[in-house]
Amino acid sequence: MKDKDLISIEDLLKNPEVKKAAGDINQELIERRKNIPPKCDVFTSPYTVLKDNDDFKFSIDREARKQLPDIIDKKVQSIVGLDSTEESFKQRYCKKYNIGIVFSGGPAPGGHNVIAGLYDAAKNTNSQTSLFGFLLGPDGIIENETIEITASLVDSYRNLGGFTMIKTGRAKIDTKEKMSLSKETCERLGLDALVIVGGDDSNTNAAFLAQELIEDGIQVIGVPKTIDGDIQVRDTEGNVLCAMSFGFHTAARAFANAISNLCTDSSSDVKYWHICKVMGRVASHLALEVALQTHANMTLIGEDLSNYIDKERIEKAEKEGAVDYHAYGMTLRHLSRVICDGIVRRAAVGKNYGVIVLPEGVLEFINEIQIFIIKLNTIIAEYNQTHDTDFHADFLALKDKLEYLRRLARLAREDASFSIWNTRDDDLFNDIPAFFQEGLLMERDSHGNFQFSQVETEKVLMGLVKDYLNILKENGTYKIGIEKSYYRKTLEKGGLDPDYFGPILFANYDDSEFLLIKASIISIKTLKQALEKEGVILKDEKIPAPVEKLYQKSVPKFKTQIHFYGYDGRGNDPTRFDCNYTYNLGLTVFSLVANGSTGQMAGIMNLEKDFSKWEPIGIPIAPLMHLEERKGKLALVLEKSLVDVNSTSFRVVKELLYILSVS
Ligand code: FBP
Repeated sequence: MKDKDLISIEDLLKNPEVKKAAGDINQELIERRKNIPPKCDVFTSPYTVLKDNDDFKFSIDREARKQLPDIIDKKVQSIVGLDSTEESFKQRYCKKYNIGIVFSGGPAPGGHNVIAGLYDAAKNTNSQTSLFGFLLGPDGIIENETIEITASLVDSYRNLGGFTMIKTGRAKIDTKEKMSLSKETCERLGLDALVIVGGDDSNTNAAFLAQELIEDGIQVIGVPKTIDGDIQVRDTEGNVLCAMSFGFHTAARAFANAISNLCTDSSSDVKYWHICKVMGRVASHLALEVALQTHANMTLIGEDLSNYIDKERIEKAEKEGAVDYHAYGMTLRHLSRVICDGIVRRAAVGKNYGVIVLPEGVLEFINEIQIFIIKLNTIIAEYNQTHDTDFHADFLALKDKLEYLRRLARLAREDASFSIWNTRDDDLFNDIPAFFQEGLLMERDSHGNFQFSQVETEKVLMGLVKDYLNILKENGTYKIGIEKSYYRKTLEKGGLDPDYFGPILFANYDDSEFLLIKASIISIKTLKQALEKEGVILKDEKIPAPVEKLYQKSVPKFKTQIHFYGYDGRGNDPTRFDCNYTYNLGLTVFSLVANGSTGQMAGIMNLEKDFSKWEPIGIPIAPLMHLEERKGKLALVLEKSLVDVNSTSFRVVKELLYILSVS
């Protein structure tokens, strides 16, 4: 085509078909935005009231009572719909509110619908009500950076993933100064209520803000968000108040879809082990759910590993009248061996490929790593406190950080009372690869949490797996099993008698469908020696071609592809479940605000049941708090919910779906 025949780019861009194809609005997006999720029954009434529910009990931490005196005795609040009410209630309920909302921590699908639910309920009650969105997370509160949330803004984000509308951040309002700046912002905006949409740490922060702002009449309401699924609330009797945080359902589905596709690819291509690290900073809920949905070949569950007890070592020590402390808890090396065992067993039945799911936080459950993390958290926190500076700014390069640790180890040698970092710690730490040392020393997040997503967990573990597989290959244990029918066909095609060669070549010729070359045959040289020894060939004769071909097929190459499922799934558009859940959480927030609640987290009971059984509630945050180590000190926080290895779901999945068993 000549240049003069080309349509000009201006005309091309005006073309409606081109506009449609290159535009960022598509039919699916239009449909998504239009969807208005159904409301729980109580929200179909024009008003709601709250009823304290005494059926649920909590065991209250003494420190929580001390630090959160005004909100510690709050009860679970059930929401009841009202079709008509007294004028005075109406006046109070339908007043003009100023409400501020913030997203805190990692994005989770459904956040926009929390805003949409809150916006719809608030504006339906009083169109004069203002909803402010704090920008870029809690920093937006500290710095008074807001936008007013309008109808068109809400409409353009309904049912869409991410936290794009007002963004998010990981700042924590954890100092007197930040607290007073936040208070100032709330007062300036004339806020009646502040809504914090976040994970365990952010809801902890919500409780402290609720306590701080109570005298100013500013209510604080939390919303349980995190793809990690580790905000699950039960009372002391095990009654479930919040089965899962929002975003978990979507992220698990997204990860499972992608990993399921990999399972298909892996069993078609039959040459790779796909190593899939799945987000979940500490808890392995996402990995467990992925195992359930994909039936990956192996899944590690961190919480299962920490229960590990090496019975053999314990018995041996007992016989010697000693205690072997290393027998409790899984070591990194042992874990790599358990993985190798799975790989070797699959290879033996001809499958030198597969999919392994690793939870991002798996290292948290490995004894030696956990000890390093706790020690280094304390060292960094103490350094920052003593020097009123930042450890990471003062020691930029890894070698400087290591030198500082070495100094501490020297100190420990001179002064026995100094025990945080001794020579043994230093020696063990120096055995770790540099990239992993760097990972363990990296900056903690603003809540003092170790940032697992930044550590190449899979690289650490798979490095050890590769090393050990090489050893197993050399000692003849790691081999690919050859299907008997294929063996027979290959030999017969080459004019050789399979039953003559079988017992010479294989360790299990008579009793298996998958034949394993004898452990002593680990190279062409040893194969030739075996054939010569049996008199099959003479010294200067060649190995028969079909035999050599079969041997080559039995030699495993361990090839991996590494994947990280995290940020991608976190950015997904919410599933129908999360759309409905979050929209109703937004409606719940408004009901709590309009009824004067504070220090409560919006929740919905019976999520596992049919939508008609969903019950919106307010869950008191303060009674859920307990003491935990943070930044080297004990701090009052909302307890993270880990995978319960005695739960029905875990036990069933472990039994049926190839969870790596360590017991
Ligand atoms: P939240 O607990 O704040 O919801 O974040 C969870 C998470 O998605 C983890 O799964 C992951 O470890 C972490 O965020 C990643 O954090 P970042 O976005 O700061 O890299």
